[in-house]
Amino acid sequence: MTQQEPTGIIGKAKDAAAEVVDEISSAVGGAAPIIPGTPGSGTPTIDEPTEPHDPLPPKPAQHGPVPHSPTGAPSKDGELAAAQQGAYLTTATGVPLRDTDHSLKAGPRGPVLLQDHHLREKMMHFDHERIPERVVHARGAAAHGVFTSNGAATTLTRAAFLAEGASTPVFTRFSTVLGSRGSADTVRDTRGFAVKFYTTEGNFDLVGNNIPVFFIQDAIKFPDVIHAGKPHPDIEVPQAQSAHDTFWDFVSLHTEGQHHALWNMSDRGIPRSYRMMEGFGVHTFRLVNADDETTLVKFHWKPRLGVHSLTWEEAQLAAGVDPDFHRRDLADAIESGAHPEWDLGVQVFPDTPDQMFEGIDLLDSTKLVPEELAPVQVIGTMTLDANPGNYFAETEQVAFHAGHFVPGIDATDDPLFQGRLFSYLDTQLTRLGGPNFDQIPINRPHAPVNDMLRDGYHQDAVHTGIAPYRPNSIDGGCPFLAGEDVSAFIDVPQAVEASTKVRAAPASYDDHFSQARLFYLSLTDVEQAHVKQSYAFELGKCYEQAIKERQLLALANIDADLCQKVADTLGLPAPEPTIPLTDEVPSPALSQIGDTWPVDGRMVGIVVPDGLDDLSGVREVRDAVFAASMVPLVIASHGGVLEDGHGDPVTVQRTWLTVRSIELDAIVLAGAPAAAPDADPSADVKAAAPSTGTLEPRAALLLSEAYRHGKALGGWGDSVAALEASGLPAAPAGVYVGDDASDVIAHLVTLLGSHRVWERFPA
Ligand code: HDE
Repeated sequence: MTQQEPTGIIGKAKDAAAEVVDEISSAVGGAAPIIPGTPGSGTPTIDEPTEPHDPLPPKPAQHGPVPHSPTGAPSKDGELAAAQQGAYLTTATGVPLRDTDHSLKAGPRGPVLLQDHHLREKMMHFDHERIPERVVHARGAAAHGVFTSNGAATTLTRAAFLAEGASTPVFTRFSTVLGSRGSADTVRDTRGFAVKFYTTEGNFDLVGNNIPVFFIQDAIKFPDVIHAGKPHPDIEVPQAQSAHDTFWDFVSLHTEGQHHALWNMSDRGIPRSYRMMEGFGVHTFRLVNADDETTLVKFHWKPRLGVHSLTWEEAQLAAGVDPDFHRRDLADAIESGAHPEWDLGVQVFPDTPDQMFEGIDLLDSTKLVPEELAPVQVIGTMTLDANPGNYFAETEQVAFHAGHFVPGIDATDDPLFQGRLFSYLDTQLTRLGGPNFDQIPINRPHAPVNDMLRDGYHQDAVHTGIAPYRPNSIDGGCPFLAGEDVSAFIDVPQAVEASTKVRAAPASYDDHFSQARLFYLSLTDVEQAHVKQSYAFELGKCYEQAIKERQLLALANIDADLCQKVADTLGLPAPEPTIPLTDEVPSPALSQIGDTWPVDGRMVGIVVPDGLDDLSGVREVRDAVFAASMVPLVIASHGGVLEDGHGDPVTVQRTWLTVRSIELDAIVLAGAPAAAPDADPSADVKAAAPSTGTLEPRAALLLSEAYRHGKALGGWGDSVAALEASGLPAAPAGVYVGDDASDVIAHLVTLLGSHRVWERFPA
């Protein structure tokens, strides 16, 4: 059976969408600016539709899990099978319904009858729509994609998905750690970076973070660090942040957390975008090749767009103005065709009995190995190219497990990792309601499953055979154990030193400060300034003086200047270090600044004053922004379209009421907008921004914020007047006023390549 071409309204909707794209394409010479954000795949009519039709297909940039049976067989059902069926409303058992607005009553004024199955079913289901959120990493966003291997790892591992040219579907979920499911995206926190590879040898999950080290060295302390970071248990505040007493109480007492805490206090704690984060497997893994030779590796994801962050002010503004900032950014980029890409790389270490490299304990997850000592070797590339079709079914129900390995990849004895091997299976039992979560469509392998696991809640498979046990003769001995001819998962035989059963850690785990110092000294002045500011903020939010003083003691063991600046802001004396400060060779690879990167998916605001009689420059900038793989957002005093009678109408995406600087990476002015009729501070507090002259006050706010945040600014026409009236200094860095649109946009693209205009930040 082949998948049928959609017919009826679905087919029509697809045709109509294609027509619209063609129309726009021809209007802009073949390159239609795709402004992401369309809510559905069809365009709604003003009147409520009355003609029955089949459900609409997903949007072009969306798809669901690739259809597979509960036991991994490619499903013959097309993508439409995953969606709703037919034109008419039905019960859960497919019985068509004629009314869903009135309960069954004894007369129009009631009472309601218990007999009403539709009412009871609708309510019963609604009452149980929520499942427990993840105890950590509850807030997240995900996308589908593909991983393509370049074959560089074939000497290290027999994993089939790392063979040259192998292409593997993936589902990747990014997350914050501490916040609840509805918390803001841009809080200061570590980010999860979990990738599920649906390989031909079963699923491999690389469940990492955007920070290469962790707070603790042993999994047994995970509940402690998370209890300390989560809101206080009495009144459940603060949400999704570490700026409170319990967190700093824990890490100042438990100083092995200082290295990770410092990363959180750096710009890494507030990424600009999920697309602009590195990912790290954190632990050391053991790879096994076809000759049974082993190597130790650390996994790294390197974003093609570079590693970039928000400023702290941007992060705070976004948490209020757009709490979905990162979620939206990822979905919008994919929808606009700017598919994010990461190279997967490994740092490779010999598998020596001591499992150390250059004096660094590879089993201690509070330590990283500088790239200058062990370069990251690229072994493949991941491209995320489709958004989920349903958040709950996919992003919420996806179940990652750090122990989902395939042949050729195995665990090491890192005690942090060993505890994870238990936790990720266990947590799904409550979260996903039973042991069959691997059968949920997003979790289904794309490899055949022939297990002897049976029954349980939510069993989707209809198992045949009568002997789910081994050995058996009654089912012909099936399933058989994999022979030599099949690449099976074999636990790598590993010598274990004769030892004593103890609750203890090796002496090398006692060094809690040298790598925190290494990281701090590897940052540029601007980045160090941000770190000082973050500590001052976070400790400033603590109530207990003793906790602030104890954390200052830890900072004294990292860097004297850092400790002094934070102490000054807190109004406390800077303590002396309690251990000798180590000599560290900075690792430039740990800094985020100093290179140039592609600008794909960046948002460029185009400010258009009212009454502009020639919009050709605006059209030119809009199309040039789109041609540079960025997203143009036209900002004007009112919604709808702008017309000058010469060319195609220019659609407005933001008004002064809806725009805020945080969603823009650069701003272009087609002139100086005068105050709009609704520039009333009592109706829109943004209009209270001080500006001089007749400039729209919200334009002044937009420009002054963007300037403060180091964003590229430009314009033509009388935009100089707008920039001056916004309080920008004379001859400001990274502001380009040119003769015409194309001149300006070329300069802005160059400026954006460095992410920010760093000269504007005091060092
Ligand atoms: Fe996790 N972690 N973790 N973690 N973790 C979970 O599993 C846990 C750790 C990470 O998008 C939970 O399915 C323990 C390190 C990510 O669905 C849970 C320890 C790293 C995600 C769990 C750690 C991570 C989780 C909660 C201490 C980076 C989100 C829900 C040993 C290498 C995955 C779930 C997603 C989620 C346990 C430490 C990354 C409770 C016990 C280190 C990205 O099982």
